[in-house]
Amino acid sequence: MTDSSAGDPTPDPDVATHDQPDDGAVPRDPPPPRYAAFARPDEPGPSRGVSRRAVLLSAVGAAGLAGLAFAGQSVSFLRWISFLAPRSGHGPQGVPVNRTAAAAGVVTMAHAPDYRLTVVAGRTTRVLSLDDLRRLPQHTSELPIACVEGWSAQATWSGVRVRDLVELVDGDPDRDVRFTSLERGLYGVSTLPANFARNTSSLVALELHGQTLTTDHGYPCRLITPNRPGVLQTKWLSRIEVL
Ligand SMILES: Nc1nc2c(c(=O)[nH]1)N[C@H]1C(S)=C(S)[C@@H](COP(=O)(O)O)O[C@H]1N2
Ligand SMILES: [Mo]
Repeated sequence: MTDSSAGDPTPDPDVATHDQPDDGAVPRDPPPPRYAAFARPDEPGPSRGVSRRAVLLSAVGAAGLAGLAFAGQSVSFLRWISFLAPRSGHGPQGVPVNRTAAAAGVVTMAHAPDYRLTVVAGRTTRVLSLDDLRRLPQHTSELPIACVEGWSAQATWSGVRVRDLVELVDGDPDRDVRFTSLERGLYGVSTLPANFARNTSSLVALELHGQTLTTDHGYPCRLITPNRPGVLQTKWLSRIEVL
């Protein structure tokens, strides 16, 4: 592979891509650097122009920092080890939590009696309460959450199929679907390519391991789909739009 730093829009092969063009209609703030590569997988941009040399240099830098940490005893040996260890298994319902509901500022909205999930395709809108969601056909998927921070946890999720919700509003199954959280800001939105939206395993999950989702795992409902990085498994959903 050749160096792609000079404005070459060739997608980075390390980043998941798909064949649906993005109309780019929704301007958004750039995501934080740690998740930048996942935010707009289908669009070349400044974050895509990272050369292999830059990656190599930052790896060398990180290795240097690690060496310094040891040499200077600036972190204790045990803390250093636990920093490197996968966090799998900790957190409510046996699944780690990346960002708590309190940190995201959504606790009150998530538990509000007037909570609704809005599902939109063109001019058709359905506004669903949590009970409405529970009355729709429920399905179960065994799917991992895989966070780029270095942990992965297998889990059993139950809820409503994404494709059933698309059908509920007469949405075109060949369109991408945008998921918006009660949480405003950087992690509060993700776009699911049409082929993932059609996948029967893709759920708007209401339950984890047979229990109502905890607030930290995305109550009242969250997206869970196969083969997507954790950062795109949006929690605390408020709106679903067939694009
Ligand atoms: N709204 C929202 N959804 C989110 C996040 C977030 O910060 N806000 N974090 C994401 C990341 S980075 C991961 S790895 C998963 C973790 O899900 P969990 O906390 O239920 O394990 O949620 C994703 N969904
Ligand atoms: Mo993550």
